[in-house]
Amino acid sequence: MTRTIIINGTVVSATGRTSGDVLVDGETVAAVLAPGQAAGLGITADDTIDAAGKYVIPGGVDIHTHMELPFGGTHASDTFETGTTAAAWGGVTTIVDFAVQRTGESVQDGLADWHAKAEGNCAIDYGFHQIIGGVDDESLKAMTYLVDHEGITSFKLFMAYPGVFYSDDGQILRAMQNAGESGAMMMMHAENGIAIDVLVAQALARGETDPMYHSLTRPAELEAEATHRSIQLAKVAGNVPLYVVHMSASEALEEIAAARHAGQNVFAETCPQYLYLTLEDQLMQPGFEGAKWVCSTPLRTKHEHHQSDLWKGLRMNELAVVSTDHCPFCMKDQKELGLGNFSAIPNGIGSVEHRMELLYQGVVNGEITLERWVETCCTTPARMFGMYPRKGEIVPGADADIVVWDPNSKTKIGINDKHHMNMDHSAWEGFEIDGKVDTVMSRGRVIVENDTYTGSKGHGQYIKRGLSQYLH
Ligand code: DUC
Ligand code: ZN
Ligand code: ZN
Repeated sequence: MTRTIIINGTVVSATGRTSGDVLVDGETVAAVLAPGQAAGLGITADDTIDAAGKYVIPGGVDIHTHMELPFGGTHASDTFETGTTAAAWGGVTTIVDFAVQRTGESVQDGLADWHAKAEGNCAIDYGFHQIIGGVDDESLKAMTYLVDHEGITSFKLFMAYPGVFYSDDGQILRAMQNAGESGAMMMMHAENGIAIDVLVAQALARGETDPMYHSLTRPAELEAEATHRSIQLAKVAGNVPLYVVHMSASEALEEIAAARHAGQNVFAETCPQYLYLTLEDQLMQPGFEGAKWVCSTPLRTKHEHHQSDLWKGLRMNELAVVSTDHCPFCMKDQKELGLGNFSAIPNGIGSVEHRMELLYQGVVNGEITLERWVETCCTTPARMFGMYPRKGEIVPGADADIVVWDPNSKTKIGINDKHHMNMDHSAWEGFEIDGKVDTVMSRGRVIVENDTYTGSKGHGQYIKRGLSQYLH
């Protein structure tokens, strides 16, 4: 077994930073030592990584990805191989992807499909949440089985996409009651899809077909309304833990803050696109360009204060996690399906490679601290979804998932710059980050160094997750 020591760096956790040397033995962290202590103790290593002037942080944990998701008549363009390799390039060492039960299909079949897509293909470790596309007696029973036997302890329901993934309020309540019994976390896509479909049909009837109408037909009020409704349903179900995904709007965030203030086990995440991109600057680009940024929830107007509220929410822990909702589609043959009809554009943005970079820019810009960066991108996602302390912190016994981060280098993002996702464009074209992924280690193996990928598909293992470790 290889022993590696990472010396001279600043080790950063969710709660502080310290000068220290990290000793890795095989696949796990053996010790975090005071500088020079290893020599004093006569500890030797096979390999040494010099992290002078750099931060040593836990590997990123992105708990919201959609590799190969079937959507809108096509599939998300990253496979588990391409998507997890791009994640590695971005300092991410664990993803949690969404296995899909499509309406009319059994949960177990949907899960088996996901295992078949991922097994032997991943560059980094991975777990699954389960999307429940049809709440009934059988799928409820399957939910309990997955918690008890499969290491799947979180379930996503959709209040949007009628006829595809949609659950009505009665189905949501039943699934929440079931989760209450097994201890699982309910995850919610909170948008009022029934009302949205009416607005979409009316817009199309008026000849409003451009990508920007995607956002205009999904108003913030309908995100806030669904967020409120899901919170009330979780309360009625017995204060069942609820995690609202991809929050984009101030009004929805207010609902989360109020519920948390009232002591409910309600949590939320946002994603980089909602912190940096807008209706006017991206979705309203001329012609069909805006299709690159069609995702749900949608990008919001810059003339309100959604972005500053989301950053504040991150500081206040109203937003506990930043994930990506990585769901990439190429323009050619995929986004193009919606030429002349915005509602046929596959929904999604690819970001799994860039979350650590984009959120580090928030540190540089003074929006969040270095520790909060680590907390929202590494530690809390691991705790929220039952993977801590194996993932999310550099402590003895944890998996040696470690990123050496160089604050003095820069990263230029773009299709001809840093871009490893399987897409023909970048939603982040032209972004320049004041910092850079230097070295990435996954379970003790260096998988990125010197601007070179040294990992391999099949290195990544399936993580059976426990129950959330983040409840009040
Ligand atoms: N939102 C997206 O943007 N893509 C996939 C599914 C979703 O909810
Ligand atoms: Zn969603
Ligand atoms: Zn999603």
